[in-house]
Amino acid sequence: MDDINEIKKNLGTKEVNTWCPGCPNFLILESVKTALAGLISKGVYRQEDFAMTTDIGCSSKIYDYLNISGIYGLHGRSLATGLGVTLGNPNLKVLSFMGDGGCFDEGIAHFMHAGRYNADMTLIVHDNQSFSLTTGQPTATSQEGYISKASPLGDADFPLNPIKVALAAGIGFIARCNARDFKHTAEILEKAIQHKGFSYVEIIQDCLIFNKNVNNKDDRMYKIENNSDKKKAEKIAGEYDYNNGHGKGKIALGVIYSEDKPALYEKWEQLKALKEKGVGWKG
Ligand SMILES: Cc1ncc(C[n+]2csc(CCOP(=O)(O)OP(=O)(O)O)c2C)c(N)n1
Ligand code: SF4
Repeated sequence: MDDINEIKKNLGTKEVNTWCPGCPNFLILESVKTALAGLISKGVYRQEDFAMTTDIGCSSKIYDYLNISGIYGLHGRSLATGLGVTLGNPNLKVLSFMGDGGCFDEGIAHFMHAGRYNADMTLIVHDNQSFSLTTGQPTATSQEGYISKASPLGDADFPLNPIKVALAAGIGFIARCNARDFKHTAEILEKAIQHKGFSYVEIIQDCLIFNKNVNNKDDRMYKIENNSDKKKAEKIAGEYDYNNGHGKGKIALGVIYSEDKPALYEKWEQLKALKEKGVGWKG
């Protein structure tokens, strides 16, 4: 097997990077490359076994900087596109990238159903609590009172708690990470990718330009051991309400919940057959 640094190098591209200097999206990219290189070097996957789908957004620019096949899709639709890819070839390990706006506003319907389908894919949400690419409008996870060009009097709505939503929606692997702790994020991503079925990893990410009031929550964060107890997961999810302006709650990082249940390819005979043969519909 190739040297891990060599594999990582091959996972990069030569595209000019247009993220703001210092944006934590650079760290998320590093974590993703580290996780994939780790799995490739251990022989768990080959580079060509991965496929990615993205939305539109600062987060989704990762499409240009990560050397795996994929589809650069519509805002809010990365999960739907990813589901299509895995239906086309269940042997591909699909990584779907989204911002919080794409996932919890435009694309929330897809998130709600993902746990039920339980397709063998990983959703990675870069949660900066704002629609950053379009200059910082409030999203479903923005804190109450967030002042932006679109909410000059402050956002009147309370934030959605995506971890609680994921638990309610029956998602079988739910984790939360801090972009700045990129080694821990890479470890969690490795686990998520190896989980059989749908896995959701939320990465808390500062935006250096918009919604700066929610940045730097590190002193409230703590790491947990992998948890498979639903009641405990609900308690952990309730500790933090995403209303950062009010400064409430410790923020747990790690695998908040995991459960083994039949993946989509185990529920559909046709997909099971493709998986056993190691091929897509075209053979
Ligand atoms: C269906 C649709 N709605 C809205 C837009 C405009 N739009 C493109 S990117 C974007 C913001 C992206 O925000 P988010 O998903 O949170 O990602 P971030 O840029 O913060 O990483 C919006 C509103 C669009 N392209 N398509
Ligand atoms: S606007 Fe924010 S999220 Fe987008 S690249 Fe700049 S710092 Fe990163």
